[in-house]
Amino acid sequence: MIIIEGLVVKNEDGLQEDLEYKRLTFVYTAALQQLEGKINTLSEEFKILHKYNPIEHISSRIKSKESITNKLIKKGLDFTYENLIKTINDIAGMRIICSFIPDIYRMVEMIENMPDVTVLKKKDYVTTPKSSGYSSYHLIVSLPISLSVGVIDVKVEIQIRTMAMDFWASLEHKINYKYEKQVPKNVQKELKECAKMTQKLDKKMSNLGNTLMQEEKELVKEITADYSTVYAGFMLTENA
Ligand code: 0O2
Repeated sequence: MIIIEGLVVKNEDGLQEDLEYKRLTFVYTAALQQLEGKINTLSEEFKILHKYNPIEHISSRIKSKESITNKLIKKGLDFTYENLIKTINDIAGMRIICSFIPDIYRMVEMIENMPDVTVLKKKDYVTTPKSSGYSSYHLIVSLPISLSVGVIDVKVEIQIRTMAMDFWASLEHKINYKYEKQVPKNVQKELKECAKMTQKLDKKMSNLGNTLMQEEKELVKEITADYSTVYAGFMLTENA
């Protein structure tokens, strides 16, 4: 056994459950809860005031200890909290599933405009899918979390994708797991073909959703320009 930074105890299996690990998961859970609150507020607003809700559903998770350990090993780094916090961006992860491709970009814009959310990194695998066929929009954001000891900035990875992209990614992940990441060439080829099919399906569905999205754009223009609506009332209060 090796003692790191006088706090963490490590053995061959990785980090052992201890007070510091509890603190670590606690702050990432807090960050996820705050972000979930913000996305749920948007989703509720869409349900009440808009033509349709671009958010199909959201989910979140804290990366398992085993996964965190493996990622550190892959990066050739020691088990220190400093390494862990600085280099692993997806300890807290959120997935937002949207209806149509344009909704993904709308979500990105809305998140970028959140005053207490800082976007640190963006990866657009929607416009340029990965060689595996994987498609999704990734954001690394940070949120200030107020604790008794002060305010800390905590990173969260957000993956935004359509239902078709999610369907593909989740099955591909299962297949990868089954073959322990040694997926035979023919299976890889078929997975790429399936990815192309999901891209085609997403494009077709987005075309079908165009009317809905156009109506939505008009509505947004109307409600933000009309001073008799609740939105304008709040804006006026802010500017007064
Ligand atoms: P898990 O178990 O889903 O968490 P970074 O250091 O963050 O810049 P990284 O980690 O390579 O670099 O980031 P990238 O490429 O943005 O991918 C991170 C996550 O995207 C992965 O996390 C997966 O969730 C997902 N992902 C990326 N490529 C693929 C793919 O080909 N297929 C599937 N199904 N998912 C993918 P983890 O930690 O690998 O896995």
